[in-house]
Amino acid sequence: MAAPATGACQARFFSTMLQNASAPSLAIFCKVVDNYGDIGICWRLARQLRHEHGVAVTLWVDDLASFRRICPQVDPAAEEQAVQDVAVRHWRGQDGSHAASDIPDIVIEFFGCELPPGYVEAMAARTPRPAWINYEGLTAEDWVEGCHRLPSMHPRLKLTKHFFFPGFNERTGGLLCEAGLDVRRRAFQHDPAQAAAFLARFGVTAQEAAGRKVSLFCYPDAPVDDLFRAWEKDRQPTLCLVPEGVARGQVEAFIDGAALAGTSATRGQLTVRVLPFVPQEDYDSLLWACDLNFVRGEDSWVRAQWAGRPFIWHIYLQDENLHHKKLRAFLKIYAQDLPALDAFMLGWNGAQAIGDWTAAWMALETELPRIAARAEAWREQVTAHGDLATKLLDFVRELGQGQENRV
Ligand code: TRH
Repeated sequence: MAAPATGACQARFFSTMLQNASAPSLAIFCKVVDNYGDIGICWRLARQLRHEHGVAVTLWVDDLASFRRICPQVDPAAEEQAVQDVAVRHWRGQDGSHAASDIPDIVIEFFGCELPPGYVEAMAARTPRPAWINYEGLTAEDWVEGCHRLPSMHPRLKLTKHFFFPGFNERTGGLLCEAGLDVRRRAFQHDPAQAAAFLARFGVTAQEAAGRKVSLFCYPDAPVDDLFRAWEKDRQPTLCLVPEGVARGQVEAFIDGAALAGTSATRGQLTVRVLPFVPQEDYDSLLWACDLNFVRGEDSWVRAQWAGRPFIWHIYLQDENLHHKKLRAFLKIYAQDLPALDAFMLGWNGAQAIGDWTAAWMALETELPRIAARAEAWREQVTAHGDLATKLLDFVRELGQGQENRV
């Protein structure tokens, strides 16, 4: 994008860019620390900014193989490629220099992943300078509200980075939620044929689909064996759908064989069926099709909230049990009047002992209708504050206006 000269004129250019016709350009830098959540969130954000807001997005990712797992169109060998109209570039490390003309209007650093020094130099050399956003992790803790949108000056260069925190209320950046998502979700859930057709793709029989359906996505330390035993002895049948690679040890012990996609086994009232790891768009359908979802990390946790169905969250492990603090902060705002859910989630995450998993499951099962009502009400409550992509662009627009006021 061509940039005008200097001073007030630059700032005016920056603020009008977002208000008017010309779509801004934006880069997201994503370092895959672990698993699929880092790229899962960045990819979701990239697509929404491109498709709903017309932003020209470049997504820099250091691990294309992980990206391919959630988006099979990705070529893991390509240095540059266009995927669903998003420019994807293989981020090969911190070395190298960049030209100011390569820098877009907005630069997003995901989870403080540290931009290449040469890129930051080019950002400082660009006229006007880009908006620099540090996209932070989701937590329900109160301190986030005080840190959301805070600036941090570069120690040497004339650049300011701003912190942007996702969150559950209007004092935060909100959550990623695509336009029209809930209309699609409702249409799917109101038409049992859609769920049946979706599940049939993975070999789920009509008889299996008639009982309770549960999706299971968790970290290896979840007490899956205990839960399987409780479901085996339950009064009603449960179909547990597990993506390949998840809870591998426990699933293989249950199936008594390799946990490959397509395999299944039944013991007592429980059938465990292994699914392929589906593309990200299909994962929503899986959550919508199930009566109860076990999710983990950040992105699947948020998607479970949009599914309007009861969910159990397995939080990403952090040092010094920091994750238990985060879990409790969420339960405080989500499960205050739902004691069985509160106890079950604490137990699932090892934050509280559960002596008898069958009793814990039975208590949860009894509470499920109230949890389902909560899930729907929560979705309404959180989405009323607006979606993250819109809030992010609004914030960048405000930054542009602030810049204009200062010159
Ligand atoms: O995979 P996760 O555990 O990811 C992360 C990372 O570990 C990250 O480092 C950490 O910061 C974060 O958790 C908190 O869980 P998450 O966040 O739920 O991401 C999973 C992604 O994979 C999500 O976008 C949904 C997607 N997915 C599919 O596309 N297909 C599937 O079959 C499944 C099960 C998930």
